[in-house]
This record gives sequence, structure tokens and C-alpha cells, in this order.
Amino acid sequence: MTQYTTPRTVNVTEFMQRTLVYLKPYRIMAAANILLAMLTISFYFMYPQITQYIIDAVIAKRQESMIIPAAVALTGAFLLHAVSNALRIAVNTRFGQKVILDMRRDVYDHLLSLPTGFFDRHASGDLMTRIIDDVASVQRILTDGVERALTTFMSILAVLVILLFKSYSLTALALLPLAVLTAGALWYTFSAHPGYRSQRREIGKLNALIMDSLQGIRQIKAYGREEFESIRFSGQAERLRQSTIKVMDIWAVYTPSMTFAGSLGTVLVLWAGTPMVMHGQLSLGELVGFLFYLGLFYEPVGRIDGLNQMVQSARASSERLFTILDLDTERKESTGNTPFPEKVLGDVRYESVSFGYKEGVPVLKNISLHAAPGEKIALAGSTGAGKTSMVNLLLAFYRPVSGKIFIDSRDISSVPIHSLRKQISLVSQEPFLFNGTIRDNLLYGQLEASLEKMLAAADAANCSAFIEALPEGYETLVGERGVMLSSGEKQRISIARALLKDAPVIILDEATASVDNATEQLIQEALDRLMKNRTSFVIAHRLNTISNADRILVLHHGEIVEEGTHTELLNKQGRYTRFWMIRNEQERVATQVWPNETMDKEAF
Ligand code: DCP
Ligand code: MG
Repeated sequence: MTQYTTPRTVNVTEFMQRTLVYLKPYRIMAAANILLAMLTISFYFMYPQITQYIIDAVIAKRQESMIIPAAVALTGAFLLHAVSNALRIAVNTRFGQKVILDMRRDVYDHLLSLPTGFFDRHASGDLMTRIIDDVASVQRILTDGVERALTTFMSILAVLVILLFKSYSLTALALLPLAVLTAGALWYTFSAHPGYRSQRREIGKLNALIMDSLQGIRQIKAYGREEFESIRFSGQAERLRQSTIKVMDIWAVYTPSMTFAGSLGTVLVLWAGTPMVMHGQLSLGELVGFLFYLGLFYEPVGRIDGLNQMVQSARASSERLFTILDLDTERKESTGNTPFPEKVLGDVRYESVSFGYKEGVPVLKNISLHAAPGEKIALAGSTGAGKTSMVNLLLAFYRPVSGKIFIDSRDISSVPIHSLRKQISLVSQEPFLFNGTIRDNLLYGQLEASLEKMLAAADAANCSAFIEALPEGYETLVGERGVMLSSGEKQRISIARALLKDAPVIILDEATASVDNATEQLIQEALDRLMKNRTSFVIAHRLNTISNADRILVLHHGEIVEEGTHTELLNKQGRYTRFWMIRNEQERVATQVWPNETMDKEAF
């Protein structure tokens, strides 16, 4: 069952420290951005000044000849405002996109390097939301937010100076509502954050649900569960709607109240300023100019609310990102730095290895085995016995709870993980192809392989014939997870991929399941070529795969209960013998009628 790791609380200081790092490489762009933003605002500041001039110097003194120069000056100010604003947007976008790219790359790289167990517990859709949405939300505060914060505070300060210059007493009155605004901002900070946090969580869950159902689209259709899924989707979408309404309701109360409180400043100024104009202490132009500037003061003050909203949303997102970024990568799990030589001999030893996915639920108990270089070991056992788990440990997808695994006498937990995995080829239980061409998928085994090498691998895996019969050949797109190919075709491509990797140790997990006899023959030949001269671990239910092995281990409830060659085990008259008899019968029937691979798993 997927869990959603509860994000820890990130306070504002930590948030600033860890996110501002991303701005560092772009200091110049950030500075240019802020400079342009200030320029943009300052051009706008000329508007009230020119208006005041028109009222006091042009209208009052009836200087009609000054109308045109005043209009030209105003047009000029607006034009400069527009030009610098355009430049600001262009710089801001470029700079913002660079930050988002860096951040996304960091989160993605970190995600890729997390231990396999992490992915057992997290839904892909939720992780995707973090990389796409949460990164964007944090980036927004870094680029737009920092720009906005600086320009807002600078313009508030500038307007304040201008206001004070114009009239002390009116300015003092105009600032009275600031106390209310500060209190409001604090209230919002505390009440909105939990709301944003739950909203981000619901978005993650919704994406997880969509991803899950799209991957299971065939099951949805086959079981006629469209309506069921639709209801499930609506339920989650509804929860997202509700959590969004919650944050927006807080916003709906907050921002208009703040605007209202700010407007009271204007009322106060009008209330005190009108008699001043009447008594000749202030010109009409000065009062109008003051009111205009006051508008320019409360407009950025209002923007602080928007800024605060951005911060709260970004903080909630940063919690989801830091939760991932703070997890130890699997590289940290290996204690040594000395890699394996280019190719190991392939001597594999398990020493009293025990393992479980969850605490208190043992999956493997005290497993010991030794595979000499080039030896072919078959793992047999009923479903859930722990076969896949056993080979997962060799690849260090998981680490043993106790005991050790050695390759060429080196404890694998002391080998850098990349070097370890380079020595092992895996043909997994569910063949997985990437969305791309057949060629892309083959070359995944060895990106720099030559064309000849690739064709030879395809040939050896018995897939060249069917590939060449395709109209697009090696350039055929396989679709998501390889859906456009049959299971047998996918399996053979994944074998070719493993062949191309050319590693000294090989793991085949039920590589011949779910194909017909003729295809199995082809796959078997391919596998024999793959295993030649390599230490191989083969998990299979097919008789000939198993009986050809140098040694067979029979697993039962996580323990090795029988071990030996095919003949030795048959002589034992134990579990293996029973399995062999049932299987023999099945395969005899299967070759007469249709191959059936599904009924055998409980044979042990
Ligand atoms: N298990 C788990 N968490 C995982 C994978 C498996 O808890 N991420 C459990 C399910 C099984 C047990 O571990 O009870 C052993 O699973 P294996 O996949 O190792 O079993 P097999 O490979 O032997 O079974 P099969 O033949 O079906 O592939
Ligand atoms: Mg398995």
C-alpha cells in the first residue's frame, strides 16, 4: 500500500537558506531583474508628479501652452515604463526557467538515487507532482517573489519619503491602517499554511490516482470498472476542491479586508486634507498628488499579501521537496569507495543472509550459498517463497537485515553501487521496455555499442527475425512499457539488452513465463547463449531450464530446504520430486493441447 510520507515542518529561515542557494549562480541576472523592476516602477512614479503639475501650474495658472509638453512628458514616462517592464519580464522568465531547471534536476537526480524500497512506498503520480508542481511553486517565490519583495519594499520606502516630503501630518494619518495590515498578515501566515499543505497533498494523491488508473486501463475496461474509477476519481478531485476552497476562503477574507483597511488611509487623508485646501494650507494639486502617491503606497502594500500567499504555498511545497532531498541515497549505503575491476570472475557467496521488507516479517531466513564462476544455479520454489527477493539482494536493491553477500570475496556492501550493478545483468520477471524505439531499448544495455554488436545481440536473443519483419524494423516505436509488442517479443528484447550489457553475473527471473512452446524454445536458446560462461541465477518453472542447471536450490518460506543437482534431488524423493512429477504431467498435457504456464506455481 502506498504511503504518503508526512512532510516535516519547514520554518521560514530554513526555507530561505535552502532555496536561496538556487539563486546564487544567477546573481547577475537576478540583479538585472530587480534593477529593471525598480526602473519600471520609478517611471510610473512620474505620473502623480506630472498630474500635480498640470493641476497647479497648467490649469490654475491657465498656461495652455504647457498642455502639450506635459502630455508628451507623461507619454514618455508611460512608454519608458512599458519598455523596461517588457525587458524585466524577459529577464525574469529566463532567470526563473534556469532556477526551475536546476531545482528539477536536483530533485529528479536525488529521486533516481534513492533505494528501491522508497519506490515501494510512494506513488509515482505523487512523486511526479513534486517534480513538476512543487518545484514550480518554490521557483515562483524565488524569482517572482524575491523580485516582488524587493521592489515592493523599495517602492513603499520611496513613496513614503515622497509622502513625508509633501506633508508630515497627512502621512502620519495615512499610515494608521498599517497596524491592522501587519496583524492581518500574521494571521494569514498562520492560518493559510496548513491549508496549502493539505492542498499540495491532495494534488499529489489525485495525480497518483490518475497515473495508476491510466496504467491499469486494460484492467479497468476488462472488469468494466469505468464507473467505479470515475467515482474514485471524483472523490479525490472533490477532496482537492474542498482543500482549495479552504485556502481560497482564507484568502477571500484576508485580501479584501486588507484593501479595505488600506482604503481607510485615503479616507483619513481626504477628511483632514480637504479643510487644509480650503484654508489655503495646501494647494488642490498637492492634495490630488498626495492621494495619487498614497495609491502608489497602498498598491505595493497590498502586493505584500500576494507575496505572503506565494510564500505559504511555496513553503508547503518545499516541505514536500525537502522530505525527498533529505533522504539518504543508496550510494550512502555502501561503505567503501573501491570499485570492482572492469569484470569480476563471478564468484558469488551468500553467508547467513536474512531479510524482510517490513520489520518482523522475515522473507529470507539464514540463506547461505556459493556459486563458483560460470556456475548455473536454479532457484525453485512456490510463489512468494522469496526467489525474487533473493536476487534483489544481489543487486543491492535492498540490503540484508543480517548476513553478508560476497562477489569475488568482496562484501558487496563495501562496493560502490554502480560498480556492483555493472557486473550483473538482469532479465526481470516483468520485462519492461521504455517508450522509444526497439533500438533505444536494445542499446539501454550498452549505450555506446556498435551497430554490429547490437545486431549480434538481437540475433543471439532470437529477436532479429521478428524485428526485421516489422515495417520500421529497429526504429519501431514500442509504446509505453512496450505495449505494442507481445510478451514473448518483449522478453526476447530484454534478453538481447542483457546480452549487450555483457556482465559476468546474470539473473533471469522467470524469463520464459507466459509464452508458447515454440517461443519458449527460441527464448531458451537465447538464454543458453546468455548464460554461457557466466555465473547465472535462474528462477524458472520450466523443467528443462531447471534440470540443466549445475545446482538447484529449493526455496520454501524463505529457507533453502533442498539443494543439489536434478538427479540428486529426484533421488531424495522430497519437495523437488513432487514438483517434478506434477510438472512433468502438466507439460505432457500442455504439449498435447495448449501450453499453460499458470497452474504450476503452487506445486511445491
Ligand atoms: N514482498 C514484500 N514487498 C515487496 C516484495 C515482496 O513484502 N516489495 C513479499 C511478498 C512475498 C515475499 O515478499 O510474501 C516474497 O516475495 P518474492 O517476490 O521474493 O517471491 P517469489 O519471487 O518467490 O514469488 P514468485 O514466484 O511469485 O515470483
Ligand atoms: Mg518472483
